[in-house]
Amino acid sequence: MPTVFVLNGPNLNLLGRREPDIYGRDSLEDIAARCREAGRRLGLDIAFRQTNSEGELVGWIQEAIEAAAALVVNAGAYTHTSVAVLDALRAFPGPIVEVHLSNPHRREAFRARSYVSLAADGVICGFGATGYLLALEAVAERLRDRREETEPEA
Ligand code: CA2
Repeated sequence: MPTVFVLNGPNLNLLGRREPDIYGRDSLEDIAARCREAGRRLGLDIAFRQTNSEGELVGWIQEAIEAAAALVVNAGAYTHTSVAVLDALRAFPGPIVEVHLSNPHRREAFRARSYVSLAADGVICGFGATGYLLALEAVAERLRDRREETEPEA
């Protein structure tokens, strides 16, 4: 079963407690549970993690090069600032889906720029926790397509 790292950046541990009008009422643990359930349905092994540290996020992306088939990333505010996260993502050979709970394009101008987008295959934003499930659907399809390309026909 392919492993998918679902990586979450700074302050996303606060979800459900503050700013529900922007980020919804689900806690990060609720979202993790929904991702694991989707993983069971889609045949994906989900490793769901959150960190407030840029270095740890970069380390997990590097770890994924050996340990994961695909990445789903909500880099939080590092989305808009981190060349280090971008460089690490560029070293990852599999599919990358960028997720945001809110729609950054409707918010402050500085949120419209995303370094993560420069490495991502696709972006899902504005659909709250559902965005993570849509990202996993997209990843499952990409991985199926790749398997069909490389496996010899029966
Ligand atoms: O919409 C998203 O998912 C974001 O990645 C969330 C980041 C923000 O910096 C990005 O522009 C868009 C912020 C996550 C902070 O989450 C909080 C949740 C509750 C209370 C305070 C912060």
